[in-house]
Amino acid sequence: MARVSKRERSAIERGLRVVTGACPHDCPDTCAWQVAVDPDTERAVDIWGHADHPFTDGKLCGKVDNYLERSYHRERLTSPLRRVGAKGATNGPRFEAISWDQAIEEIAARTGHAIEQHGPETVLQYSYAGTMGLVQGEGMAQRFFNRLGATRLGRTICASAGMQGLSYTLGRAIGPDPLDFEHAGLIWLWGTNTLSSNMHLWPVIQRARKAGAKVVVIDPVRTRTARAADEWVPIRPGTDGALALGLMHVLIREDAIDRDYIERGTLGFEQLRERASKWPPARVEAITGIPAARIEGLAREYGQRGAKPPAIRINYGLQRHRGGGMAVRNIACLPALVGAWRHRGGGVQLSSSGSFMLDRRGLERPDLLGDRSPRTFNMNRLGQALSLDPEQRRQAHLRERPVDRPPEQPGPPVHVLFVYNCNPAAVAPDQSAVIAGLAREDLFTVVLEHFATDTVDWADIVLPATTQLEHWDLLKSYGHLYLALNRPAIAPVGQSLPNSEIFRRVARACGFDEPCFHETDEAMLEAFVDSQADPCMAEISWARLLDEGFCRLALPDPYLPFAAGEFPTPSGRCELYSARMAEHGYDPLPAYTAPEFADAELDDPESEASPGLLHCISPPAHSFLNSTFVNVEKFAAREKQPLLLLHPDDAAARAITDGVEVRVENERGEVRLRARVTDEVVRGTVVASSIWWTKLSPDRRNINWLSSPAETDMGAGALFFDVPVRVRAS
Ligand SMILES: Nc1nc2c(c(=O)[nH]1)N[C@H]1C(S)=C(S)[C@@H](COP(=O)(O)OP(=O)(O)OC[C@H]3O[C@@H](n4cnc5c(=O)[nH]c(N)nc54)[C@H](O)[C@@H]3O)O[C@H]1N2
Ligand SMILES: Nc1nc2c(c(=O)[nH]1)N[C@H]1C(S)=C(S)[C@@H](COP(=O)(O)OP(=O)(O)OC[C@H]3O[C@@H](n4cnc5c(=O)[nH]c(N)nc54)[C@H](O)[C@@H]3O)O[C@H]1N2
Ligand code: SF4
Ligand SMILES: [Mo]
Repeated sequence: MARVSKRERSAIERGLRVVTGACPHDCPDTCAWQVAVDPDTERAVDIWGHADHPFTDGKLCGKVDNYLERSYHRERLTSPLRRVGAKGATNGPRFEAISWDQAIEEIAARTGHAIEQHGPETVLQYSYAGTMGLVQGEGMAQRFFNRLGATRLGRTICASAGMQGLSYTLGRAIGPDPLDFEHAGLIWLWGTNTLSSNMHLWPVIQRARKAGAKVVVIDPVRTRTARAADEWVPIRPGTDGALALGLMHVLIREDAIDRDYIERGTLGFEQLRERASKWPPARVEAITGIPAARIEGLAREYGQRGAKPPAIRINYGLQRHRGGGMAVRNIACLPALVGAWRHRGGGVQLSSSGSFMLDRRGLERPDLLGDRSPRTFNMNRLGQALSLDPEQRRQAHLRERPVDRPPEQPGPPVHVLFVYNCNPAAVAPDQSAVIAGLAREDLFTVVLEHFATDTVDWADIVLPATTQLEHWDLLKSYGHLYLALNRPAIAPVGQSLPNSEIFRRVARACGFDEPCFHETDEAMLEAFVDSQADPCMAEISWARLLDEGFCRLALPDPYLPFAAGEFPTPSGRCELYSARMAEHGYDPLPAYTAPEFADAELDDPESEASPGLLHCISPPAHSFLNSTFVNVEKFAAREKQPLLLLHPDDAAARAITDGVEVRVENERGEVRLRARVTDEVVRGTVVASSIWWTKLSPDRRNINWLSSPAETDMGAGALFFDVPVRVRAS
């Protein structure tokens, strides 16, 4: 039974009802929270982090601390809407309120009609992690789309390159228990802005520091995390794979390696030694911009044999480049070389999602597809997926490079689009193509949302969805080992409904009468939890979640997943050499894949005549969560306006001064931003703040106007941080 925290007690003493829940956002921290509700008004009046959750530790981030403000925001969508004006119209009435019955009927009729003409693949689902909950995420939605036989979606927009690189090497996305970072003697925060995007790891890091650990940040930007760390190692974007090879070179050359662990726990060391010998620090310096002596220093610190191991936290920033999968793979080899996995806190952490061995088949019901196998579109190629040109649609198919499959049939044009938990008009690459697709008058678009986002502007029917205060859900984490239950604290605001209920109604209106379309959210969750057979869920029952709110996976504590040198790879070892990669057409050894930017720079015909290309990245903003919170005044005020950070030398070469408006352009077009000149970014790199709503940006465009729909080396991921641009004062 959970204890009663001070804050909870005080709320109860004030006559409030306290409800335990969990943050739904796409964030590794997956906080447990408590909400105080006034029983007289049934309004939520306070929210705070759960004191007993070891990772949340009683605190929410600055965004979600204001979650009530978002849920009760005056612009919250409260009624179903039907389009009356032109798609994307910027003035005049655009929508009229309609009843739920009208909305559902119209959706079922339009969907049915389109399927009669073009078959079920004419329906496209488009969603990501607006909520990470299992039921309001894909639970009921997948039942519907599977039953329908709709086009599937490759959900590649965030993490697929790194996850693939990691799994080739370690087998699954498993790392040390993040709470054990406390026991590390050296912490590298590599391509991660911890204080913004994983802030609950910071107190753990501070505990390690108090006990003597050193904290180093490897990042092209001197982020707030880099400022708070002991050292900042500026690196050129997209070159981390080369840095890892250089570190291996020095570790092996200086024999700062753990031969016993390598012998027992790795595969292919001799081939790796040969490969790494080709990567002396001078070569790595030329690529990364990090002086050779510093690379040697980093390797020596990493290889130092002390009582405490080195820990590496990487995040997804460094894999949004062409060589992103390989970069993650290379870094994932490092802990095995020095035997860091032997010790509590040692190893590398990208995501803990592979520790959650959850079977979602009962929840999402892939069996409803029967023997149908609909095409899968890559979500990063939405613009092409929505094209009427068959060749464009062919390119939109999910293709994992470099495996060459014969070109697939393009399949029918998309005539019905369901968007939920996602804001593609702002977040997807190749924005002009996305908008051109959404603007098609013969496309029927349904958007489930909390607010009138950029995507809503293009909808035919808008359906108001509940927020996490108003529905049930269950959350796994990708940054720690706890599962958390979310109970509704208040009734739905306005006429909003949970995504699950919306899909349930649409399914029934389409004539699907299977019992699974009648199951309640609670029943779905209970059946899901109680049917899990993996040992990680031992003793975690629905009853226990109801009682305690959150549970640690049934993993050993302390958790040292690879201490014995056993990995869930085909060979059972950490694969320095991967036969699977060779089979899939990759270099089986750690290699360096240069960013697209490097090629663009080499090919640049103008570089002699004018200041050359700059490498544009657009990492998460501190006060937004992707494009969520951008419309809430408090957060927009904190982020000020869409900015472009550039180095003083790059600014001077272009006669750009701080505060002026600049044009950022490439072959896809141009975006206007406000310049901020700062030496906190490496020379040659510019940083665009993300992810502003386009309608709150100059020219109604954000930085994704310039990002490419091309794929990363692995996992068909997005190249958000691999964008060559030209910048000039406007
Ligand atoms: N406040 C806030 N938190 C968030 C999000 C948000 O938008 N705002 N987004 C959430 C989401 S969806 C995700 S996926 C996660 C993680 O999302 P990530 O994109 O991994 O976010 P960060 O942890 O900020 O890491 C990005 C860092 O990597 C750096 N970087 C960019 N390119 C390179 C490179 O080539 N090499 C190296 N070494 N560094 C590079 C950037 O400068 C930045 O500091 O964060 C989640 N948390
Ligand atoms: N330039 C650039 N682009 C990027 C990135 C970047 O770093 N730079 N990051 C990329 C990454 S890592 C990611 S993960 C994607 C994220 O892209 P998205 O997944 O689109 O994330 P958000 O922008 O937060 O939009 C989520 C939307 O879901 C809605 N939502 C939340 N909960 C619910 C619910 O319960 N029901 C319904 N119906 N709606 C809900 C929110 O209101 C919000 O509008 O963006 C990618 N795009
Ligand atoms: S966004 Fe992340 S840090 Fe903030 S409350 Fe949610 S899970 Fe916690
Ligand atoms: Mo993400």
